[in-house]
Amino acid sequence: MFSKTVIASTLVAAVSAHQNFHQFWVNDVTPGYQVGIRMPPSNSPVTDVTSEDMACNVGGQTGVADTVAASEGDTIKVQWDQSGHPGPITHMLFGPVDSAKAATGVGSWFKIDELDYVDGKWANEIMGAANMSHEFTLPTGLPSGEYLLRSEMLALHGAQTVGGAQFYIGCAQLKITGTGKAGACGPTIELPGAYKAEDPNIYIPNVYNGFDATNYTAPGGPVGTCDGSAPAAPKPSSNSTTPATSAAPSAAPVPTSAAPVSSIVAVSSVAAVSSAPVASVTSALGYATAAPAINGTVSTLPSLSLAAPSGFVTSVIAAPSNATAPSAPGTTGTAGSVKKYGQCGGQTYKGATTCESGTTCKEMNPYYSQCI
Ligand SMILES: [Cu+2]
Repeated sequence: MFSKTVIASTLVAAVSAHQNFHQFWVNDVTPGYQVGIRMPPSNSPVTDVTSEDMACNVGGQTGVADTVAASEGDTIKVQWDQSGHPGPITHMLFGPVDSAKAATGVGSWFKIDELDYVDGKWANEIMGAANMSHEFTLPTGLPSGEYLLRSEMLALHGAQTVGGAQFYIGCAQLKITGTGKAGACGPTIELPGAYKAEDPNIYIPNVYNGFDATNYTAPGGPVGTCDGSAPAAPKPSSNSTTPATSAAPSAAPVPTSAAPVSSIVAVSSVAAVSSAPVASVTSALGYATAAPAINGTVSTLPSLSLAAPSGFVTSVIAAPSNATAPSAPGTTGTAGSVKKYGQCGGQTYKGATTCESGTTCKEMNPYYSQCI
């Protein structure tokens, strides 16, 4: 087992560097930097577990233009800003709903992924060795419909005091094609509501003094399933907005007349993420000192039109491939260059920096530049 000294020093090494969830890939293709994600106005954490901001962060009840197509079983890769904060990462889904864009995220969620503390490393350290990315799959048996995908990195370096744990949260909008029936997925939890400030995985009085992280599990209960046999979720009485995960017979989603029509982004022909190797971070201090820098004012975001090379397909994305993703016309990179949407720079980045023809390396923040 790991010595308590090692665990404690890992926590001590953390400093106040904040982070946001800024990009995701569906089977290795991405709609672009910050596309389809409800970006909060800052990279500060949520600390009040009773706040509606626990669902999708500050301002996260308001949708963004793009909803991204995916299918059950697809691999989702999320990427966050650099983080020296020790703690787990979890993913949850809200839905299905008629319109992800219109959904607030306040209500019932079910957990689909969790990474805590493995082989002496917290999730943020494991991600730090993988370009701050983490992969998981969408469960099979999901009912077709639109969803919010919630990515949460919980930072425990202040967890020795009540209210000191820091929740970093980001929500993406997905349109998922699946085979499940309504109500197949569970158990569900309510956000806000399910987390309590004094839960033993949120308030950890001995986090710097004898805390054994090896048995730690993140808030939100167990990772659920969508086989229809999940235990019935305890449902706190709720008069707030509740997603249609319950008994309603499945019917074709019909947007209300007032609901904005979502722009569905298919990512089937967007260039695959850069496979450029990234040097692993060898010291917690190394990236603890990396101050984050999303300032919410990136002036040029990749637009849908940029993300749609010729051959753009509006159906759900193609099945994943173990090998390289099929190249769409105009997205084939030259040898040694970084493909569109691949990372090409950043203060801790050690990979290739030359963008394929037709794209240029643009700085998104001091720690992340990509070819667009
Ligand atoms: Cu921070």
